[in-house]
Amino acid sequence: MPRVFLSLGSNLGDRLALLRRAVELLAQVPGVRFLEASGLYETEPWDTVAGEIVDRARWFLNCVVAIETSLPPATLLVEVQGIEGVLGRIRSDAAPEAERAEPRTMDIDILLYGDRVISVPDDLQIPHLFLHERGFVLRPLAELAPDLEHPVLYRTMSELLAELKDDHQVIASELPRRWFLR
Ligand code: PH2
Ligand code: MG
Ligand code: MG
Repeated sequence: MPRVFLSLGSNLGDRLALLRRAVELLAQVPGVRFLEASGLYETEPWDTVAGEIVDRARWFLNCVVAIETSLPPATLLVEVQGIEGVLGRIRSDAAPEAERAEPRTMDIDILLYGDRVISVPDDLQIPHLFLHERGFVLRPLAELAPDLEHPVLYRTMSELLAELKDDHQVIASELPRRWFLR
């Protein structure tokens, strides 16, 4: 079964409780086996206006989760969108660009699906198009899988992290390392 990495983030509500619940729901999906989760990171929001100083109350709590799954990528996407829905994300199809920077209770993105490369514009892009540009994704991903090679860039996650130029702050959380599935 392919190993899949997901990025989870929340910047609204009880972020830790929401991330815990998201992992629980993921682990319960038929065809999904939970493997592990990274530690938690307090992260400055991306996609806000350049130079804008973002109140710490709007920061995200982010992590990366590794699963194995028998579900094909498109089915897995539907499942994670279902979990986002359960956890209260409001999807606005009308203005996807404007929506991006808005607070959300739960955002789950598929980062990597084994070594598959998938490109369905505006729908499913694997590897995630920005994973190598974002500290809030690369830090937790390199923590879980430092030697994993990016299937398009042919660099390991720890190499990509070492080369990363991202000024957004990513701070390892003081919350317990084993925060999930207790
Ligand atoms: N998700 C976004 C936009 N910006 N910034 C951080 N720090 N963390 C996120 O998870 C995040 C973001 C859209 O999915
Ligand atoms: Mg996202
Ligand atoms: Mg998303």
